[in-house]
Amino acid sequence: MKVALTIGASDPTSGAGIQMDLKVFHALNIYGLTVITAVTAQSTQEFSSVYPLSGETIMKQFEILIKDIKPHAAKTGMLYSKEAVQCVIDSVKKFNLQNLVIDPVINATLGAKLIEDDALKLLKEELVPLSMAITANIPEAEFLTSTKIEKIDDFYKVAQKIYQMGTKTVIIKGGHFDNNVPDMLYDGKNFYKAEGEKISGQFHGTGCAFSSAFVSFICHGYKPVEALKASKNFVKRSIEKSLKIGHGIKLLIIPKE
Ligand code: PXL
Repeated sequence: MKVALTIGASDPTSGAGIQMDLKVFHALNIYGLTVITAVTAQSTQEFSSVYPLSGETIMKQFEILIKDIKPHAAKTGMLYSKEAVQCVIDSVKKFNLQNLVIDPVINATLGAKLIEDDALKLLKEELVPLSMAITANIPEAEFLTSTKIEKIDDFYKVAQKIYQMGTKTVIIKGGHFDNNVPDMLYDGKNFYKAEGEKISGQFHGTGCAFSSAFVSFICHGYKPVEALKASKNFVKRSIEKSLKIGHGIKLLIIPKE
């Protein structure tokens, strides 16, 4: 069985974060491991607080786990602190972690800030060069590059800027744009587009679901472009099944394959 590791924070609604990642891994026949960086207190209605774990607590999880089980791929989600980012950098190097996918989680759907400024700086400078892919939505891509995406041409410019930070594959998800904007993949040579219909509404956890599906398909041997298409389709089906489980934002329902 293929094994993937998610490095991120706990979301009590299970609509995002490590809980969502585990559901996706399981649905796509991947055994999921977790290293927790922070605990959040949130519901579908409000984002209350973040409780970051210490660097020591994060590092110990890596050390004990990876000595035993070596994942085929790993992803990062909400890292929050500079200490957490440093632990991921150290672990990727020390344990030679392969196929690292970065979901550059910056803001929650409900608006809260999910990474501190010094942590984001370190992520850009030292973690991105260790990654095989970055999966950014439009606000994240804009934030990472300090460049506005207003027309399709800007996608190309921003993708190239992110590529120059040292990753191998840049994915910019079109969902936050107007209607029917494609997701874009850039691998340093070519641009690929994955078209899709925009489904209107606000959903919690689409970024987490997308990046963990992408990691799963990479584990199954898909090439990045194929993994992008398959992940997009998987998230679309999860959105179509989404439900108002709480009193606030809708939660994705992960389909059983
Ligand atoms: O969707 C990004 C995300 C990741 N991880 C956690 C979150 C969120 C968004 O709310 O809460 C723990």
